[in-house]
Amino acid sequence: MNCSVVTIFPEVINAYLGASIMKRAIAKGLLTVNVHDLRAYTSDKHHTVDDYPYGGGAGMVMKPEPFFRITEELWPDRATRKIILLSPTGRKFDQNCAEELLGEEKELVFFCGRYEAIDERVHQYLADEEISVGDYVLTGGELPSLVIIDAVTRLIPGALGDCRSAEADSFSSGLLDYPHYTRPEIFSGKEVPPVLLSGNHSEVSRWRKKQALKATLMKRPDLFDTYTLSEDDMKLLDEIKEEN
Ligand code: 9D3
Repeated sequence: MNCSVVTIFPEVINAYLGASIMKRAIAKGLLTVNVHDLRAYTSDKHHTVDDYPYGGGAGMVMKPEPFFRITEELWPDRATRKIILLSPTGRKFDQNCAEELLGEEKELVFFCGRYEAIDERVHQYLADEEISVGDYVLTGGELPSLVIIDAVTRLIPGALGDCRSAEADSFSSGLLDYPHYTRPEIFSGKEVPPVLLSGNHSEVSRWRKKQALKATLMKRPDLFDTYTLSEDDMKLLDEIKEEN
């Protein structure tokens, strides 16, 4: 996957890229991320990226020129770029969205805004897609762009150490994850569920499925709206309901 990030805080993006799974994916050649300082594409001596809003009101608006200039210089061909504008009014990011982006052949270009808004002409004439990471207010698009690149990176085949981890994820299965335990067997009197020590793989699987169903029922019942229950799932859910 090939990405670029356009931001007035390139060091924020670079700091995160220099650690974690993303660093490894870059080293393995599975991912490229080019970070561009928007200020380098201004044409005044103060490198101004924002200005007062027409019509008045509080807050500043990011100027259109630097975004248009960087696009013309670095990604002049619409056919080979996909510009993703991080915006609180965009489509809400989720795991399906991450999978869609993974399948994208074009270079993914992330435009990060700061201040109250970005000039509407950037939204209208440059953005191919507008994405939000959730209904809460951040100070800019930098963390959202990292969230998206991080989520897509771990879907790239070979990016994770263990290829089984990505598919076993909650949300990939449609249910929340089951509880995990590691050594010691008893930690200050608190025991690991005996079934996990039994060596009986089908019992372990059944227990995990039941715990995943239980966690989903208690914490995220909304996930059942889009999850198709098997016969076995319904039996496990009955067991759970009887136990409570
Ligand atoms: C009252 C208008 N505000 C919108 C809620 C203005 C505003 C505040 C903060 C506009 C942009 C921002 C900065 N946020 C982002 O750039 C952003 C964001 C977010 O704040 N939440 C979730 N996803 C995203 S993607 C980009």
